[in-house]
Amino acid sequence: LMTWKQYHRLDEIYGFLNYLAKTYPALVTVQSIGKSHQGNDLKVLKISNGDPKNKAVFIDGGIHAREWISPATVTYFINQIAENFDIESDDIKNIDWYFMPVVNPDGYEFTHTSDRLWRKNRRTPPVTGRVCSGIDLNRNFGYKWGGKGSSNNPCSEIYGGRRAFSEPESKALADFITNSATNFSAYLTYHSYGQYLLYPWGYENVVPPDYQDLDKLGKKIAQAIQETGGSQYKVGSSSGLLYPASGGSDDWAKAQGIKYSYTIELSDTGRHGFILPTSYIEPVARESLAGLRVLANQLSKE
Ligand code: 0X9
Ligand code: ZN
Repeated sequence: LMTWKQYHRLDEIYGFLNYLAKTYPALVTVQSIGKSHQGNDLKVLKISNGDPKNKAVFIDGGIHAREWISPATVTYFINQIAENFDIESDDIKNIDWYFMPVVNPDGYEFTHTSDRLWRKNRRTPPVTGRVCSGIDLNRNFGYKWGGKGSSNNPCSEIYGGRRAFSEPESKALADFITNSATNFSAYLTYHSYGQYLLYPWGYENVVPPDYQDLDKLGKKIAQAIQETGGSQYKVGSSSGLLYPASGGSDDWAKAQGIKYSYTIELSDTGRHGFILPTSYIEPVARESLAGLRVLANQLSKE
């Protein structure tokens, strides 16, 4: 049974997605957009009232295996919007929501069974005798792939792979966004930790022409988060606020023309880091949902 008092295994998360699709067939649909390296489904859940005037938003989590608060937060959004759709605001109702809560299912399971701090996917080395597994999916996307802040060493935590989109997980996500007839207005990717709202570019310390729009909305989102749960988020460009890192999903989405592309680094600021206690799940997810409502409100005005 799904709760937000614990972190869940992949089969529980996928069971929850399937349950919602079965319970609300007119509102919720689940599809597998591909398979991971180890053969796990890559599932996307859509929530839509079917209005053709709707804007579309893509939200993912779990690109990095050890960042457990991310799938927990994305599934919280799914639960709130699906279970309470009738009483939701028009801003929320007038969006086609696409959620991919676990982009890296193999890595996520590996953090439950073997190595709690695993980050990358579980790609096995190409040559027997080579020791290091895994590619950093957030260095494997095809915009400025292989540049600053990524490594060509397979043993590095930021190994980008041998080429852009070499990995089934990043490829499936990108193909889904590219090949769907939907024009997405926003792309949000949830990570941890640090409490940052980051916009492009990540590959280098430069900003896109419309960065002031992203900065302004980011600050409004951060304000709503703070007013709701008290957490303070810093807002700025990825490369400026954090460090340059190329091949990220956010840069790729922005380069596809998706205006509001953000990486959200959830709580905390480092006391617990990736090993965030379960008592944080509900407060973090709740304040994050307040931020998401600000985005929905912005899209309703565009
Ligand atoms: O380094 C990353 O991939 C992200 N931080 S994390 O601690 N979750 O690993 C930040 C990514 C920011 N976006 C880009 N650099 N494109
Ligand atoms: Zn991350």
